[in-house]
Amino acid sequence: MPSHFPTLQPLQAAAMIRDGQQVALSGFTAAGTPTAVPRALATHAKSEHAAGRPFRIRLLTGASAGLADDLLAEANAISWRAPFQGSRLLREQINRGEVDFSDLHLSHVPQYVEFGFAGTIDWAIVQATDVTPDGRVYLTSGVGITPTILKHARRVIIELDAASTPRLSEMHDIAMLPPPPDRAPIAIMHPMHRIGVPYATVDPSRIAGVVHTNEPVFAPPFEPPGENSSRIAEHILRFLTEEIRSGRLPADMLPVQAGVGNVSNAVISAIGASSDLPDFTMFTEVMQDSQVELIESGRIRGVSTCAFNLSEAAHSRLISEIDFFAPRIILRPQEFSNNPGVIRRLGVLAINTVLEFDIYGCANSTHVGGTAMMNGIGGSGDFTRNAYLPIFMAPSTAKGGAISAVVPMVPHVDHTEHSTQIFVTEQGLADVRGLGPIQRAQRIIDCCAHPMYRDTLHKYLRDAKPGHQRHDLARVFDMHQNFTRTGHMLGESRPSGR
Ligand code: 0RQ
Repeated sequence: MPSHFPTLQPLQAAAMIRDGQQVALSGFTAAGTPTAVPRALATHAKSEHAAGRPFRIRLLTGASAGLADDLLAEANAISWRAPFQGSRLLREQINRGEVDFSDLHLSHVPQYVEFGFAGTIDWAIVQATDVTPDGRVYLTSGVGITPTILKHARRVIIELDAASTPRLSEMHDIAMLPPPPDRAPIAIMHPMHRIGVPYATVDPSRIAGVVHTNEPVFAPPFEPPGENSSRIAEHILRFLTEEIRSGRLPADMLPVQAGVGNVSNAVISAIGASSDLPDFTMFTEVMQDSQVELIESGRIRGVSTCAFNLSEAAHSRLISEIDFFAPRIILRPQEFSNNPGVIRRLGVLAINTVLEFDIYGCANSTHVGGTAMMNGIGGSGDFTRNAYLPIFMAPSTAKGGAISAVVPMVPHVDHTEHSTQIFVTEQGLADVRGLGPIQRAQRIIDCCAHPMYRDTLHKYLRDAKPGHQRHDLARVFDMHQNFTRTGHMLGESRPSGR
């Protein structure tokens, strides 16, 4: 497509970026993230390193950045990263202390940029389907922080992606918040309310050029639900059905948010398949395959999201029937898709996955063993803290049973006991609303812990120092230390054969 702005080859664009500069990318997960310039930037970094020159950038995005994180990490080109990542290699660099990582609530990131909390944005690299001479930028399948970086970056490179249909703009609802204290209430009274326009804007004089790409990006196909996911989904279904029956949830339910991954996909499929639950809406941050099917069948009435995370098959389905899907999907910036005030107003049911939770209800989403960063808190804090009903799920064990998801105390806290209410594993569901700490602990152990770990957890609770919460600070991390020492949280008393 001819453009008003100079056309750049990816390597020309990459060569404009200097060592030490801060680069912000459009997108949210792989969706909407530029491809060619980050790839060229990795190549450029490698050739700078080969010539004996330093080259590392600060990298800021909406959430994770798909292939861009992998390629730039592989080129040792990242010095600082925020706010979320999902790359194995980058994770290793973060955990070796080679890359600084700032783990942020995703709804906070636009404000961080707006007020310079993270410093100057030297470059924004933005994937779009079109940019007009007066600076309207039509985005692709992930919005993230794009409107904000387009406003604040000193220079902008636009990747015009021919693989993304311009009709995606029919789903975009782009807005920005004015600075505090003059923020009016956000007029999203229903997940499908629109408050903005279908494009972001940029001062055209800051566009350094456009790069043409044609690179479809899809999520890997989702796996059919495993036994654990199916059982977790069954417990959640039973719980929601009972909540409606008892009047604690409205008969037409409340908007649902679900995290990313196979378990979340399975849970949404199961809610959709249940004849006991009504048709529903979603107010979420990432839309997955199950939601495409359920919009099509009429079970989901509409989805407000920040991005897609769709397999090729689901994506093709959506695009081939875009007349049907476009009015039923809204793609928003993360300041709105994850907005705490709107989540609280709408009464969202937040369903997310954690690594582990403790007997009193604190949850760890991010730090394996308390020290090693996994991905980041993502949107789980935005949603959990403000949800009508926050639901956390996890398989009751990891690593073939050697790790229990239920522990006496989590070694890193992302969500405190004040924010959490419902925990689910394949073993069962613990509803801890209205319970004091000791009852909470008993319920979490009995309903969620794997039977192999229940005696150990009950014994800890019995033997711990009495108080409002019972704890034994000398022994509270015995299970984690057993794992480090012996490879199993039960240590020498592990069941034989494990
Ligand atoms: O490792 O594959 O090497 O065996 O952690 O665990 O069970 O496959 O679960 O992929 O759903 O990820 C919390 C990380 C779960 C994710 C987390 C090991 C386990 C496996 C992955 P292996 P599973 P998932 C929306 C909301 C925070 C952000 C969020 C996450 C690997 O859901 O990042 O919620 N959440 N965002 O074996 C040591 C434990 C473990 C453990 C599991 N207790 N100790 N290792 N594992 N439990 C999305 C966005 O915000 C964009």
